[in-house]
Amino acid sequence: MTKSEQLFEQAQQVMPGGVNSPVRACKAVGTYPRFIQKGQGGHIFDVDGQEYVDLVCSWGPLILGHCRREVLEAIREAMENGLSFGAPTQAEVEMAGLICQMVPGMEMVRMVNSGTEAVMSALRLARGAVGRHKIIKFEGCYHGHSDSMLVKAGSGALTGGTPDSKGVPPEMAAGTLTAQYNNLESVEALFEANPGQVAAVIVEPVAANMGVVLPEAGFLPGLRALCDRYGALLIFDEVITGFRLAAGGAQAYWGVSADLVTYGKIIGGGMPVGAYGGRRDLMELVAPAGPVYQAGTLSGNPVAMAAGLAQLRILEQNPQIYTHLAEMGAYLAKELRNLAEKAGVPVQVNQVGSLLSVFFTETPVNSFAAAKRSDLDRFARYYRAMLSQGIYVAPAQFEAMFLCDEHTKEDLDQVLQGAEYVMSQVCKEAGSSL
Ligand code: HOZ
Repeated sequence: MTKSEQLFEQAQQVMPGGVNSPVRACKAVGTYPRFIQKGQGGHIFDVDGQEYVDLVCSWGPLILGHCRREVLEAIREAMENGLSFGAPTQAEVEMAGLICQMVPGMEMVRMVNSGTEAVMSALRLARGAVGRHKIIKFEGCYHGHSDSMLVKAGSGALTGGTPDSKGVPPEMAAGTLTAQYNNLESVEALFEANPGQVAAVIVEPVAANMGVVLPEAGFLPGLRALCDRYGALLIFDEVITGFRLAAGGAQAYWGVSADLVTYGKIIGGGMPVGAYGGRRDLMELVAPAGPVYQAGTLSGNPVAMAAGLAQLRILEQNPQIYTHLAEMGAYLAKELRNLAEKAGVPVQVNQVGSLLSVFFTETPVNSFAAAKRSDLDRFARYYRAMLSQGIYVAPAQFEAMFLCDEHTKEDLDQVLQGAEYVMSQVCKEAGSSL
């Protein structure tokens, strides 16, 4: 028995499912989670001494890789001065200022502690600002685990088979209307069926919790136009795309402006953090400036701010990082397609910048319905075999792969070499023992 298996056994005695977040239990891929001891650059090491090329990167925030010197130094310096005050600090002001400088249309920011909290707060603000109660979200998009967002949710909720969670009051779910991603008619139909009732549309500008699904041309501008026409706010959930697709996030990348934007781990450089922000007239409705209440002792925590600021400053000053990430993403996607084709395994590789997904399906994946057609058994075999080749990908079909600036050509070639073996030996044949 490996040390990871032993730890997982112990964990299951004292933690629900043995984990603190469902997907990482690896249930969907028929194995046990590898317990991670440390990371360095683009690699991680488990407690059994196995090294992996890390294509999860803590689910996105490690754009600069593990243990980036400047980030660690900033954390060390901050913690020498104390871990938490529950009072304003200079770092928060600098962080908010930098986000406003980097992100188009961002005029004010409120720091919180996670993406879930950011979304929950932004939705409350939208309802308060517009004076309506309903929200439109998209099937298979994931916006954290607040009650109103666990309706046809993606990520672990989808993988675990509970996209509509137990415990969500029906009245909370009733205020959430679900449309189809990349389908503007479905959004318009909801506006028409709920006249004067929709406060906001919330969307992952690149859907990344049903696997990576790109917005088709016209989808994001179409949402902007519909929100304007029906008097609703447009909220971009940039928990995954923010500062990763571009320094200005998806708004800058796709040239579409949102009214409010939510962030999570992506702005913490690896520390627990989140934020929401946008137009000044909206943000000035948040307490204590305005009547929409939201609070938190650890919000703007000085150590988290130090880590986030260090990472964002590097990103702001080094635009070539985005070129590097995009080149690596495109190379990996192209080569993965080639070798799957050579092996005769039907896959769709969706990629934008440093975000990728390999879907085991014959048909292009541009919607939630198409993503769901993927062969999950084949994905599970692929996952286990990739692990055996020293490659750590997300343990579910409905998640993204993430690259970091520290990944090298050698890392990508190791991934491709492993994938070649996996596609030709494991994915091709049904019933492989791996
Ligand atoms: N739900 C997140 C992935 N989309 C985080 C999963 C985790 O940290 O286990």
